[in-house]
Amino acid sequence: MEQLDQQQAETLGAIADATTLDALEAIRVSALGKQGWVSALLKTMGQLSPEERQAKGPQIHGAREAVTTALAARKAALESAALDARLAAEAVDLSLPAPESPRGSVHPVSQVMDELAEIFADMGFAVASGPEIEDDWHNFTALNMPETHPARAMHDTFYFPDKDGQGRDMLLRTHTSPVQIRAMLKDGAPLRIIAPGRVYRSDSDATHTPMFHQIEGLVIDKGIHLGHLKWTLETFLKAFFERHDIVLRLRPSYFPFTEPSVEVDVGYTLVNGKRVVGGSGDAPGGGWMEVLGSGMVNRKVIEFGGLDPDEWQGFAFGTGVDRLAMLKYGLDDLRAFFDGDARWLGHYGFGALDVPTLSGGVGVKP
Ligand code: 2NL
Repeated sequence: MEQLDQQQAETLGAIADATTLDALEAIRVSALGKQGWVSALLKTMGQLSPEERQAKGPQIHGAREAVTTALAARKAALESAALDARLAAEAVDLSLPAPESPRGSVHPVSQVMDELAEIFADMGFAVASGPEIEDDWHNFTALNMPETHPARAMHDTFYFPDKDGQGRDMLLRTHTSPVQIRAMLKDGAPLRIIAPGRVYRSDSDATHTPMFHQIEGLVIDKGIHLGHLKWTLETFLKAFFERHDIVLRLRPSYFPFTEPSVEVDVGYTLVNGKRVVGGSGDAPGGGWMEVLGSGMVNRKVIEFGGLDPDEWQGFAFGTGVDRLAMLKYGLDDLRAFFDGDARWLGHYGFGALDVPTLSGGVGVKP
């Protein structure tokens, strides 16, 4: 039995010295495992006489008990030490500045489109959209643009090599007007819609990009006249530029899809050498700047839209979203809009949660 005392003492000593859970497991196997010395002693008990068993049994069971208890205690101690070490290593220093997380921004064109949708929604306009790949009937014919119209030339418009299922030429839409034609044919009258979106023209220089953004509006109802057009555009421009002193100048013009056609200028004045929208352009130091094209919808276009022009009249207008964004936010290089330069976007972009109608104002308040 001296041997048992010695083995028990050795095992308990090894348990106390174990510094890892793996080492502890090895000790457990060497003592309590199938081939372990405690298990070996337990197996010999069957061969002992009842007297011997009575004498040695308690000692052997006592050894198993002592080793088991010591193993459990050491395991708990090692695990708690490991947890303490992890907590110390992973501690968060709340006094440190938070790491910067990259944040995207809303492109000025998207911001302005949201502002326009907001302003026109207040006047009862819905937002309509349509395909950017169009056929030449919706893009040109239905808009009273004759076969000879220069915009139809390959030189100005991006055509696809193939025709569509109905034998029509396919192209990248050159304006958003086909959206309004589709709306008239689908929804009929009365109609109050704006159509913002990407349009394409074969044009590329400092002030023209092959892709740009347009917004058009269309109102079809009974008894619509130029007065409705003027009030709508004046109300829109005041809201968009956030000034009450916007003055409009309507100039006679020509578009195939409107008759009569009207170009709309806004007055500006020079403040510290900068153009600031507002006031009459005829005031000293002032001028007029074109912002919109518009007119009463040509009766042929109303017919192409499936409506009777003797029953329904309408007005329409169109303008460039990119240009509006440049005017309102003082951006001067159109090409930078589409470079995708993260520094430009970070500087001129808007926060995702900015309210679309800005209250910050533009330029100098009167
Ligand atoms: C401009 C001028 C304009 C329209 C667009 C239009 C659409 C239909 C019927 C009649 Cl479906 N007109 N759109 C009318 C006048 C002018 O745009 O300068 N755009 C950049």
